[in-house]
Amino acid sequence: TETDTEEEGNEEAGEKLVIGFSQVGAESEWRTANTKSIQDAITDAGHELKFSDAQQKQENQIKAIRSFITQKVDAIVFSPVVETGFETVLQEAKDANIPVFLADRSVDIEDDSLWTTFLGSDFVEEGRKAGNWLVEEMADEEGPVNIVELQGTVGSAPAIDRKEGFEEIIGSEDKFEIIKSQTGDFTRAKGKEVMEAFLKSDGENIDVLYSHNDDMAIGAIQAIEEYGLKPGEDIIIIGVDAVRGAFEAMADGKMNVTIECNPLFGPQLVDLIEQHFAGEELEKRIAVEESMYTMDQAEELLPTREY
Ligand code: GYE
Repeated sequence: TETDTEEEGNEEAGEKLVIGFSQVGAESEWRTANTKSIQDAITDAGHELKFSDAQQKQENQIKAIRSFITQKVDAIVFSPVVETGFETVLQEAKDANIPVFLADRSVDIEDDSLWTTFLGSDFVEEGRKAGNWLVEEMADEEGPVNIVELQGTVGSAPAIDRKEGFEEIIGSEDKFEIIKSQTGDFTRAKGKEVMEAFLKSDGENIDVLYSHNDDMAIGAIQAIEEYGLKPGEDIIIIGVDAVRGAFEAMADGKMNVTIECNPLFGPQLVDLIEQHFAGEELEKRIAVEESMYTMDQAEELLPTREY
């Protein structure tokens, strides 16, 4: 009968998987878009999702992964808040024969048999793009160029790598100096608070803000305005992520550039999970494609931005 044929068709389309997803938190616009992209992709493909928000705390992620193992999920999607300290729990998943897909952030662990693949952006390259933009922007300046840096979450891959890539580039010219560098935990509120402290101690001396994400930059922009300076003019503002809020700030002339970090890789991730269960061998490292956008492009591109 027709029904039989349809059922067969469904079986051929692949098995329904139970997927546990341990997400970092809800600290930024980027994260909200990423969570939705992954959740939608999993459920749209007909799989069952078990979701856990770690609120930026490693111990919550370790608990979530243990609970996924106890519930015998088929696969675990894991976005590690920090790079280190997950060996034991990842070994437990491996012992239980549950494949782990690292999404967005990676770990700093030698034994790469503890995960199946890592799908995410190249954060060092993002830092380099930020550095290269600044070097060009300041080509005619004699210097010194005083930079303050808002770092992401301490110990997280994007904070470590975006700092490294940026320093690698600006380090080639003596006129650049990072005069202050502190974490703002990737949130607007913390970005504003730390920028207030930077302004209090260094005020008019600050030429550039390099922020590891747009949300902290947006918080900092508020602090700069309240201090009585013009963000985007008196202080050059560099962000990362390319979220809608950054395009709005750029369209208002308050932010100069944002380096894209694309969070909408849910469908690509689900493809990889399905490929794995179809018996395919996956590369250990798979990259997400991205670009960079400046103030003069903001108004035109704003309506096309999906996050
Ligand atoms: O840039 C930031 C978020 O891990 C790439 O985390 C992600 C970063 C993103 O909080 O906004």
